[in-house]
Amino acid sequence: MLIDIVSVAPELLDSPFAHSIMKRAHDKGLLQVRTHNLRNWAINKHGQVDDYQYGGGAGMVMLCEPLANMIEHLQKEHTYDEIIYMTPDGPTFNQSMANQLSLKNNLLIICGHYKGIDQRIRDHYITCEISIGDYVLSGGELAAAVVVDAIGRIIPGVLNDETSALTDSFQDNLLAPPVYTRPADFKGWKVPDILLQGDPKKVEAWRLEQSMERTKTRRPDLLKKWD
Ligand code: 6GU
Repeated sequence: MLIDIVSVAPELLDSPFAHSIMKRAHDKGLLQVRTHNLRNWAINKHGQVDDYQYGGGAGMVMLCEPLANMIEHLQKEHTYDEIIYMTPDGPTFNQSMANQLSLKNNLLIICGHYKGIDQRIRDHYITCEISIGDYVLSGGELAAAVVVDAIGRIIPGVLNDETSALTDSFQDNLLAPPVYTRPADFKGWKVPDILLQGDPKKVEAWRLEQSMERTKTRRPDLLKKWD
């Protein structure tokens, strides 16, 4: 998969994909993330990519021209399955969206800043809008990093143990059960017996029960999705 990200602050995206599972996805050749600096498409030598909004009001708006030129330039090299705009007024990102996007080949992600991008870019180029939650960030970059991480780790072949992503919280609308590792007794705090007895059927039943219980107490809204 190729993910191109357009930003006025691409440095914000240098580190998130250089570690752990994201690095593995890259090293295995399964995910390439490229960042593109929108300033290279500024309308003048001052690096201008935004301007005051029509109708007045505080805050700058990102100009059509740099974005349109950048997008059309990238489209000459690649066909994108989705052109995604990161914006707090988009639909809230969830595991089901991550699953769907992980099956695509090429994605282009546009990060907004200030008051956002000119509506005409949204109307004519953007095919998908994503928010990561009901709070406002100063730019789309950190949100894009969240989305790319969630997508990247479930690209087929990225995780060693293929079942590992299937048992994540949310994959079945249930939170993951508690997990334990050695020692079996730490300061007198004991690991539940059932996990030590070596009966895989009982362990599976216990985990499901714990998942249900956790979901019921912490996220009852998720259980409604079973109805
Ligand atoms: Cl995608 N962008 C910004 N700027 N703020 C956000 C967001 C995105 N999602 C939640 N808050």
